[in-house]
Parts: sequence; structure tokens; C-alpha cells
Amino acid sequence: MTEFILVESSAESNLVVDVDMTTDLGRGLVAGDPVFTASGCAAAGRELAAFNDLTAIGGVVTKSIQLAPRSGRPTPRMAETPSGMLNSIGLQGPGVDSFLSNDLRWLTEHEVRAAVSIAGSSVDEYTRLAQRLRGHPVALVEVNISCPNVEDRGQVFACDPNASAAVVEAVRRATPATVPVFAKLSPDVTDPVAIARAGVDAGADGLTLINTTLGLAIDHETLRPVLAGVTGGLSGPAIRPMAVRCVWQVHSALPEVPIMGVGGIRTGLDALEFILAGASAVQVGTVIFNDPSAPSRISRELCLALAARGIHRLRDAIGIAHRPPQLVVPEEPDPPGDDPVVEERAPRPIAFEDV
Ligand code: RRO
Repeated sequence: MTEFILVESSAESNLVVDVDMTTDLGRGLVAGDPVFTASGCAAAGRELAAFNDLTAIGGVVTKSIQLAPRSGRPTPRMAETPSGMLNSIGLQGPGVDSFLSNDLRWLTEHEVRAAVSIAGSSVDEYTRLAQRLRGHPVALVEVNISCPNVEDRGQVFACDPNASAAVVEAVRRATPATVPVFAKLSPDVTDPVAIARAGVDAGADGLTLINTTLGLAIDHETLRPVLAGVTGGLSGPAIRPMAVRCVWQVHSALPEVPIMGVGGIRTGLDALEFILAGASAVQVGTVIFNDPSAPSRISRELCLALAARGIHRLRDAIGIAHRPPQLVVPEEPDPPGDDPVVEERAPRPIAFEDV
């Protein structure tokens, strides 16, 4: 959808911003906007409807759904950290049957694009979940592989290329051909590209980068870990450079594969950073706890940030930070006798029609 924004601030009053924010996520899914909510930070979207027009953003990525209801780990299971947050929710959720009849129905009735995150503890569980989603209005399936594999000593699927591939292949096979399957990867690996490649070779249409990274905080008074579950997933701005690095690495290796970038996005400029690194869309998570209107705000800010740089189509900005710096010879020649000075400058950020 081309977004027309009438800017009302004094500095840019009455400026109409015309940016095509559509983004292609594969298998015919073209989202009108690149900003989605991140899994685990917006439940199934309902509570955010008072603060955002959820039909105008890319969509809602639901909290990871499992086959059975689950109460999660003991409390405390959230803790604030410098520029971030730790969580050990432990996959709390209503189970797939309740999800389909309540949450997915609500999203559908309100015409919100539903990207459904699924989580299991065996390949069979993932397969059965994907099968349960068949025939329901699911725009995209996000396979959360950052879960322990009960059949392999509790190893996390996302840390092993073969285990990741087995899950992705099974979900892809069980999902209708019209629905893209994205694999959500963990940053807690030496080489995210190896896992990304295994997922794509197994049939993933796209990748979500990144899940939280494992952390631990200790209480100075109790002298014990803050979280009852001891360790937790670190999210928020603290992990943004790590997430941007993963997006960069994977986009370099697999430039044709759509990526949803996620990790510590608070503003439109943060989102722009992910797009420039190679993401086709972004997900907004932890910031929602502080500003529930963040998805819409970030979408607006990203649109303005693109326009301010002379970029009229989001898709023209994807991955452009990978272009080599242009060598520019200054127009004014140097005094005779001196060596010509060649300046290294960032690429010209406008006139993307000619790229
Ligand atoms: O539920 C959780 O504790 C959780 C999950 Br499934 C996940 O993928 N990432 C995270 O930080 N927490």
C-alpha cells in the first residue's frame, strides 16, 4: 500500500509523504506495510487494537502456539536489564484449539493479517500444529525453532542445522502452498548463516532474525538469580546490533530470501537500519511494553525516514547498506602539484528509480 501521510509537525507542516511501503514476503504474500508485532510481545494482538490500527500495519505475529495449553514457567519470569529485558515465560499459551476458535477468529473478524508462530518439542508436534492450521486464515507461518528438542537431550532445534531443517521441512510439507513459512532463528550460534541455509534448503520461504539471546541477572539483595527459571531470553535495544549483524550476514549469503528483522527496534530509524541491512520487514517487540502504540508509530516514522532520504519505495531500500561506498572525485580540483584527493562517501541516497 502506498502510504500518504499528512505531516502536521511545525517543521514539516503540510508535507505529503508518498512512499510505497509494500513488501514481498514470498508465495504471493505482499504486505501493505513492513512493520509487524513480534511474537511473544503482543499475545494475539487484541490488547493493542486500542492503540494501533492493526489493519494498517503488516500484521500480528502471535505468541508461539503449541498443541496443548501451557501455564509456562514459575514467576518471576520477566526482569528489566540495562537497555533490555529478560524473559522466561516458558511458552505460556492456550493451545492450538483455543487459539483457533478465539484469537485467530478475532484477528480474522478484525481483518488483521495473522502470522502464526508455532512451537513444539518434536518434529511430530510441529507437523501436527501445521496441519491444524490448514484451512484457517493464516497469512504466514513462523516456525519458532528456539525450543528444546525432547528427542535429542533437550538440545535447542535452532542450534543444529539438521534439526532445524527437519522441522522446517515437515512444516513446509504440511502447510498450503499459498502460505509462506518463515523459520525464526536463534542468535546463540556460531554461524547463523549455516542454520539459515539449512532452513532455506529445507523449504523455508523466509527467515525471522533474531529470537532473544540467553542471559542471566542476579539480585544483589537475595543473592539469587532474578528469574525463577534462572536464565531468560534477552531482548530490547541491548541486542539490536547483534540482530542487525545477523540480518546483514544472512542477507549477504542469501540475498533472495526475505528476512523479517527483529531485535530492539524502538523507532523508525531503528527499523530503517534493519531494512538497509537486508530485511524486507521488521517486527516490533519489547518496546510495546513501554509504548503500546509503537507498531503504528514506527511504521509512520519509517515511512517519513524513507521519504526524507528520497526513497519512494521501501523495497528499494532493502539491503542497500551492502553496496560498496562510492568513490567521489571532488568537483573543485586540488591545487596543481598535489595528488588528487579521492573522498569516500556514502552512496547517493536518492533517485532509486535508476537503480
Ligand atoms: O516463551 C518463552 O519463554 C520464549 C520463547 Br517461546 C521464545 O521463543 N523466546 C523467548 O525469549 N521466550
